[in-house]
Amino acid sequence: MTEIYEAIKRSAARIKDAIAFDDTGYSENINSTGDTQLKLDIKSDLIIEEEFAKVACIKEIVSEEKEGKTPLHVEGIYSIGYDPLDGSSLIDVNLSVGSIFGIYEGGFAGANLKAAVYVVYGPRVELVIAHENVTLYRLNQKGEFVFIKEITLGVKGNLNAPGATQMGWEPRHKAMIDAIFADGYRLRYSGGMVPDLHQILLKGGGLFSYPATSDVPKGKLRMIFEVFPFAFVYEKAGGAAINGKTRLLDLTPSHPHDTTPCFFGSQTEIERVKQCYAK
Ligand code: FDP
Repeated sequence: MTEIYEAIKRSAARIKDAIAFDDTGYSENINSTGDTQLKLDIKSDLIIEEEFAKVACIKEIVSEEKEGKTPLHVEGIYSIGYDPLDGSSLIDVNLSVGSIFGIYEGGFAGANLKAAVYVVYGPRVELVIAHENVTLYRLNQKGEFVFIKEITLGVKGNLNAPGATQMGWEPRHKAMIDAIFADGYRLRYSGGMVPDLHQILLKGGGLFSYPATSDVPKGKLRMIFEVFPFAFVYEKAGGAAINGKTRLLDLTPSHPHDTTPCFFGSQTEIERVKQCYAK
């Protein structure tokens, strides 16, 4: 596992430089989700693939930017699902973006996740590893990731990050979000899953939601590359992650790009979601 973390650290340092200095424009390619790829999406994906190709314990990888799996080492044991540059639509307005990695053993299912890692490219570059616990690292001037602290979530937070097109929310979802704000929660939503979930984690708790809506009935966020890794992080930090009713890590996608409605938060807020969606 350490070799995988080291490959992710090398990738993160290279992607940080690409974000800072490369062309932020679009390419002519469209990815499997139908999004036009930025040149930076493609470059970040190539960087990660290059770094993972050096690690013998990785059997296969699947990227948000590619349709299928890429085999790496026949003797490898781990399968990695990753989103090389999540939230890349925020690049042109210079907001924070991230990379997300789920490290699976025995196929791409929530139950097979062994560790999760994400990187936030903000004013500083931070990296979070969730394995037995959740730890935060920060990139220093020498290009090293230095341990900062262990991350744990409070039982109840005070931030609310409600995603998706509000026009398409179900009435019960709207009622729940309104009630949460009426209880004094503060709005925090940048439109980048990585910085938005990172903020809730570091500020002690709250709720991030990306529900089913009339325009995206199965949600927008992808299980293998986005949802399972963050569900793992939140659970290991003492919080919880569900699709409304079911624990996210109990789900199994039938296709690498399958999506699901998702809710990540502290125990109190997730209990509230369960009560809302039980109706
Ligand atoms: P993006 O499309 O910019 O890549 O991964 C999808 C994502 O960003 C998440 O990072 C983010 O939380 C979400 O989409 C935002 O979607 P909405 O604009 O629909 O809220």
